[in-house]
Amino acid sequence: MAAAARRSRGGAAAPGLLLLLLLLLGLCAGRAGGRQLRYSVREELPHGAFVGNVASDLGVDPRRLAARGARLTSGSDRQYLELELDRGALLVRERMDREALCELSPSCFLSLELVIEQPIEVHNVEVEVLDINDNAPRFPRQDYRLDISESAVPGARFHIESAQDPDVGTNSVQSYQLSPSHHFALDLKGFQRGSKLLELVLQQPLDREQSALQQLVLTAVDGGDPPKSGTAQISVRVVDTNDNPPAFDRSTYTVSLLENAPLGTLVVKLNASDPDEGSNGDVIYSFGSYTPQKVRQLFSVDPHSGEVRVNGTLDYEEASSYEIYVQATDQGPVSMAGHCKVLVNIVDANDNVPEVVLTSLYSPVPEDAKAGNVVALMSVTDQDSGRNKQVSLRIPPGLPFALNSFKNSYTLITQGNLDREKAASYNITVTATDSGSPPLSSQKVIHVEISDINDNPPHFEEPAYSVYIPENNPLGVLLCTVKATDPDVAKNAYVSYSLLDGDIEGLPVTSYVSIKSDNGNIYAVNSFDYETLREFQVVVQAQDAGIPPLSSTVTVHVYVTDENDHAPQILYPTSTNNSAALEMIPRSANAGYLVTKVIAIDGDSGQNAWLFYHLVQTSDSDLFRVELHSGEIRTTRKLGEESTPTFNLTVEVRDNGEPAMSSSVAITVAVVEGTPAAQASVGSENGALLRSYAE
Ligand SMILES: *[C@@H]1O[C@H](CO)[C@@H](O)[C@H](O)[C@H]1NC(C)=O
Ligand SMILES: *[C@@H]1O[C@H](CO)[C@@H](O)[C@H](O)[C@H]1NC(C)=O
Ligand SMILES: *[C@@H]1O[C@H](CO)[C@@H](O)[C@H](O)[C@H]1NC(C)=O
Ligand SMILES: *[C@@H]1O[C@H](CO)[C@@H](O)[C@H](O)[C@H]1NC(C)=O
Ligand SMILES: CC(=O)N[C@H]1CO[C@H](CO)[C@@H](O)[C@@H]1O
Repeated sequence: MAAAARRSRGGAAAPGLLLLLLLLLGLCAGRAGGRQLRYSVREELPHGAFVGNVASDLGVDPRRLAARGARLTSGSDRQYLELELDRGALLVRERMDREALCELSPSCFLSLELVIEQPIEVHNVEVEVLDINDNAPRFPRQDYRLDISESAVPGARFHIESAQDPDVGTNSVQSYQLSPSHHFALDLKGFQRGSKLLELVLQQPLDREQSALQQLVLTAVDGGDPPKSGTAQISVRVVDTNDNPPAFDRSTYTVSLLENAPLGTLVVKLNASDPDEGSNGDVIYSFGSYTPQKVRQLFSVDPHSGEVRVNGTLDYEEASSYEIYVQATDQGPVSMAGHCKVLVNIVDANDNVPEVVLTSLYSPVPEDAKAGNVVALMSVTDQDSGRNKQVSLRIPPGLPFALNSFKNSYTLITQGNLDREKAASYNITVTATDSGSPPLSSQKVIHVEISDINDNPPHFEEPAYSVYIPENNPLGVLLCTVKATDPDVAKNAYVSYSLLDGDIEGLPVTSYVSIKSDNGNIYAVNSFDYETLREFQVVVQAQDAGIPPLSSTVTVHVYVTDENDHAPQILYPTSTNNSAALEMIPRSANAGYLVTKVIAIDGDSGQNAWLFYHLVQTSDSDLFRVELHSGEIRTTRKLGEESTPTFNLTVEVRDNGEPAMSSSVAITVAVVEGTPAAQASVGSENGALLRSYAE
């Protein structure tokens, strides 16, 4: 084993000086019997490993070593080496760790003294502990974390601590390797200059949105054989910068919406994504500046959910589509915005009722109008579109009208006969119904007047009139009123009355009655006498004022009724010059003797001619009585011898009229002394008279 001093690479001045001193001492001691022994041994050898043969190097008989009390001494407590006395060999006693013994110094020596007695000799033994690559490089920390903004530019440098390897020389860290990375490279120039820091250099820009975390593995390799290595994990967290605008899935969204969509109906849920982080990626939705004010009132955009909802009343008839510009803005310090357009097509709902517009109305319609006569022109409008705009019209059945249509125009025409007297006007309900689902309809009432045509003659209320007029009527008395009505109107219904010409008993009608033309009052022109004219007829005509006029007639029967206008006329007995009529009666006349018979007639008829006879005055109150109906005057008893020669009677004849009329006759009855023959002659005379009046 050649003992050779090695120069320490670290170049510690003090140990070198010490070594030189020891050498000088050794040489001196050698001269005085001490020798300098040098060995080298690899660290980490086990107990018993051979280091060198001291005996042979000193030229000492190993068998005597024990006897001479040879021993090793060292300054330290720990004995790493021992002397095997049998062979005189220096052996490893305890395993040595160079790095523990000498830490980082490049060379490591153990200094011992070998003491041999008889004679005493002291030899310096210097054992160099040789490094083996028993340590792997180690980074101070296993994991490193780097926060790098994604806006960092290529060339930016980031420091990493270098790895430590307690071994020395080539066994220490010789190189570094970085796991493959597009973005980072390792700059070892500093390391090669002896710096403890390594530098990561950014090669390409980072994009957090592509990869927010980059895992790098840094490996330190020593120069041992075999080499050892140590690794550190480098987590590169890419710190977001607001470098992405929010982006909508599409630039235009097309949505169909029913026009009567209720408030709050979701139109579309927009979704703008922003890959940035945190507030850089928080998206707020709002109307874009191109959005018209009207649209802003009708729709709402939820700033957070991006929901576009209906917030007003949509009317297809007002606008069939809307363009809503929506922007999405992120909340980065310098915010970015994305835009999209929502095209809302409004789908027509059947929300407008059809409307009937009356363009012309030809009213009134004459009642004699022929079928097909145009009464009204109408048009129909419906603000909806498509089927919702298809409208049909109808009128109720059973009317003398019909509808004709041409496109959107309708004519109302007559159909069948009109009769103003049955229906003077019509309220025709026109119903317009569209074809929507459900259909909507509206109604319009067309008021049609029917104008009059003189198609009705006046009509008398009675088929015939009978008038009963008492005779002796005053002139101009109202006999009766005839009335005719005319269902037409105005002049066509203006009725005037007149008498038709004719003769009554050879005289014109007008000398009997007159009529007031405007009210049908019929007056007597004459005073009628029942006894000369008991009845007659006149014909009254009623005529309207139409052109041409129509008329009708009625017969008025006039019956003259009897009045008690004649007093009874006494034909027998007659009294002249207020002197009483004279009648004879024989003194021998028995009771019941017919004195005379009063004969009277009456010019009236009927009851007015019924006559009643009364004895109203008599000088002998109970000798005579008058038969009520026949007028016969008879005695009630036999005359006495002592009776007066004459009797004064007054007989009244009264008719049955109301009031009754009467006449009276005074009769003087003279009593004669004679035979009943005279009585017989009187009786026959009376009988002749009675006969002549009965005829
Ligand atoms: C938006 O779209 C993205 C992908 O396009 C999806 O991951 C996300 O869940 C959507 N957000 C909403 C609120 O719908
Ligand atoms: C919705 O409309 C109402 C009334 O027009 C208005 O007060 C409200 O602000 C609107 N909402 C939005 C979100 O625009
Ligand atoms: C038509 O309507 C008017 C107004 O409502 C009414 O006065 C009239 O009597 C009606 N006519 C008919 C024939 O129903
Ligand atoms: C009736 O009386 C008048 C005078 O008063 C007289 O002149 C006349 O002759 C009388 N007649 C008879 C029939 O007596
Ligand atoms: C009985 C009686 O009174 N007789 C009288 C009837 O009337 C005449 C004439 O007036 C008288 O002279 C009688 O005396």
